[in-house]
Amino acid sequence: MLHASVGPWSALADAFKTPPVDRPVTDEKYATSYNNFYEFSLDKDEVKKKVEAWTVGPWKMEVSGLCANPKTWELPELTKMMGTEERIYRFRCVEAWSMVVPWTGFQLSKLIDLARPKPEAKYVRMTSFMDKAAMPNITRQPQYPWPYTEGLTLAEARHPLTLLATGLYGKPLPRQNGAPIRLVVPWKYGFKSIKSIVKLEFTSTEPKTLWNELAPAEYGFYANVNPGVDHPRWSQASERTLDGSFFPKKIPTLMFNGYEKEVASLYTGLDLKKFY
Ligand SMILES: Nc1nc2c(c(=O)[nH]1)N[C@H]1C(S)=C(S)[C@@H](COP(=O)(O)O)O[C@H]1N2
Ligand SMILES: [Mo]
Repeated sequence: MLHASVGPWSALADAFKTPPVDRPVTDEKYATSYNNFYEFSLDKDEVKKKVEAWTVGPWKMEVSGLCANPKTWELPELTKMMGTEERIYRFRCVEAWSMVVPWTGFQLSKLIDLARPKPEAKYVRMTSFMDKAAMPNITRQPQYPWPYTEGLTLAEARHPLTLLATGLYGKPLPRQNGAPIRLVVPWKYGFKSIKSIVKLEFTSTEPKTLWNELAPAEYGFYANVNPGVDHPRWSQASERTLDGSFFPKKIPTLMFNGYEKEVASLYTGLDLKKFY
């Protein structure tokens, strides 16, 4: 079992074969009570309460689009087939707060290998569960292009750091964190890490995504963590750690959220001073 008081952090990450993290694991109570899950509420402190009315039933995840082996998976069958492992990742929200959390899950690359994308597949598009009765904010925000969708290039989706998570702190994923299965892309802003996924499709063109469609000047498709490119309304040079204090510790934001060595080769040729 993972515990926030275990250290040193680099050795811990090493044990899980993940790149070293340079700071302590966030206390579980903060990671599970300060959540962005807009289908439920815009208020991060309220999401945990609102999800109480949502019963996560038997889960199916459709894998379809441009692939040789489309299939709708029952979640237990899928996780059994994939196997799971623990990963400790830094996580950085576009709103300039961050945490370090231990996920349980499997590499998205494994599922992609199984689906066998066709040569013309260049992207993956993912869609969140949507239930207006259980998710009160969907009706309240009719201007949002629901359901929540996100996307990655196929190369990003195949990167070994890209995870489909089914657990957090050694337990099944809490509803507020995107039960029962969500994406985790640690070098991108948190909004790319789509929760409660019901569909994954291979596409030939860049998929539309909720945030990019709603505010393209603020939320890019790539959305790689970059301290040198500010959000139009705030600086991205530093971040507040989720530590429960009224004046949270501020730390410098790292290029690609500290995963530059691992992912920079995905972006050769891109001008990293620009907004994408
Ligand atoms: N379906 C869905 N996925 C989502 C969101 C959301 O509102 N709906 N919010 C995103 C944002 S902005 C962040 S920062 C992370 C938050 O994940 P956490 O609550 O586990 O910290 O989830 C992302 N995935
Ligand atoms: Mo976020």
